[in-house]
Amino acid sequence: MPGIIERYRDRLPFAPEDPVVSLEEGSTPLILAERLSEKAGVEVWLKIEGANPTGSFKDRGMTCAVSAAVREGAQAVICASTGNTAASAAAYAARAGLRGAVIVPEGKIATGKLAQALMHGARVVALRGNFDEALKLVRQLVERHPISLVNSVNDFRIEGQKTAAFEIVEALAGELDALCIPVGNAGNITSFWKGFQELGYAPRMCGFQAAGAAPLVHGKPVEHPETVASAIRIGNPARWEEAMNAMTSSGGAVRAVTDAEILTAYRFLASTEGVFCEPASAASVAGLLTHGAGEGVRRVVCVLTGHGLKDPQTALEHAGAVVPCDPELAAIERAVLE
Ligand code: AN7
Repeated sequence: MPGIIERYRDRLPFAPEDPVVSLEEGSTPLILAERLSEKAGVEVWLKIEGANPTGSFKDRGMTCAVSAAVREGAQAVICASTGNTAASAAAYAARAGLRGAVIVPEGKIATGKLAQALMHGARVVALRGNFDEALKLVRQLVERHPISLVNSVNDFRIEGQKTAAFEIVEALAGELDALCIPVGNAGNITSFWKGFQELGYAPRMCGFQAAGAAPLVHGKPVEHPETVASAIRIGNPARWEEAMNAMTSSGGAVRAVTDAEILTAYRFLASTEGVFCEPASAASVAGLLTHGAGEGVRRVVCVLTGHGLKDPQTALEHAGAVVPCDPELAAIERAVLE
């Protein structure tokens, strides 16, 4: 499949002659989750955004943000990130031949994401502070220097990410009642809502935040956000108003899920559906299982925003142990069968 700019050019702000920086993102699987459906009491489909080239939904937005940066003649891109935006920005910058800088909260991003950003050759800056402080600083930095900001405050990110909604509508012929999605900086829920609306659909938008990082649920910023789901460890979302508008005008809601609920959903998806997502992504399923998706809902899509391999450490801490074995038949029989 071509990337999302080529696939949806008529609905995106790119002309045929514009430069396109793509890794053939998008066209991700949408799969029926039978065990989860049984447990949730509604038909549940999983949109596997971890199947994007760098392992998260950010690639849909990044192909647009970086293509636009090239069109504008930018030499460098920058972002603040809890990890996935950094990995994606670094990859697309490398592909475009641009310099990339990513500002991440020191010690608080998953190992896989750090490895990606470094491998793609970005300047990785570990800020002694959290994501919200990092975003504030990069917004000031780009006012003083000719560097393109590729966080989701950049409208091209929203344009690209709305294509996930297009794919869902196409795959289900528009037949869905609700969308469950994790909310961090609130760019993705804003994007999905825009995408659905452009096609004339209005599924109930159910946003889920980690309990220790739930500013939208509390109605005020959280100064020291904390959660095992490091991707959504965000206390003051940039797209606050738009996200709240998406949820209220669709009859949805924003709710909190605890780390324990997130980890239970995370293990359930991996062990019973064969789908390994990262902890932040499992917040969508944890939210559905804890709070439901509302009255009269028959079919739900849960967005699994990032791949489980992004965060091997959390996986190993919460999975079973390996079984040691001597190199002998009797020992291996015991190890395998007992
Ligand atoms: C796996 O990478 O904010 O509500 O800097 O990585 O659009 O922020 C990541 C966010 C959900 C929340 N799931 O999306 C970043 C960053 C995963 C994520 C979210 C993120 P937004």
